[in-house]
Amino acid sequence: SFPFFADIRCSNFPPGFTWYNGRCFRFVKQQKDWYEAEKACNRFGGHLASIRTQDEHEFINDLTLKETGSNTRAWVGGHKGRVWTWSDGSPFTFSSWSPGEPNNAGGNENCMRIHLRSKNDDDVCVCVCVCVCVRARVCDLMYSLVL
Ligand SMILES: [Ca+2]
Repeated sequence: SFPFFADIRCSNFPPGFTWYNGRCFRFVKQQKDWYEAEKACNRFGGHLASIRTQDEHEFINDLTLKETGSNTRAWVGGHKGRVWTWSDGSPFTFSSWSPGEPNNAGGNENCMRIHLRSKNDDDVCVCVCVCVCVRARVCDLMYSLVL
């Protein structure tokens, strides 16, 4: 394989993104509501992170824990209209909610936050917290350059 290229894939391009499983993830420490967090990710050329596999879920948890040093909550791209979707358009197959979640407490919990101490929760979208973005195209570009 290409160990040298594997080391540089997206890890430093663009700065602040970390490659995992074919995509690039970025922790954003500025606290925003879900909509502003999505806009912040858009400015990086991405979206709030979708979670496609359990491995990705654990990677995002680890990234958040590494960046914050605590069991904080962070926005990811899950958003509920008629049904749950990911803001980046990935198929929504996620089922790894915290026990008893999503509970739509108060009838207005339409956005997904990871919660490191448990799993994931639906929350009111106007809460402000850190977030994790994902950017796919950079990885696609890097793959095309590498392969
Ligand atoms: Ca909830």
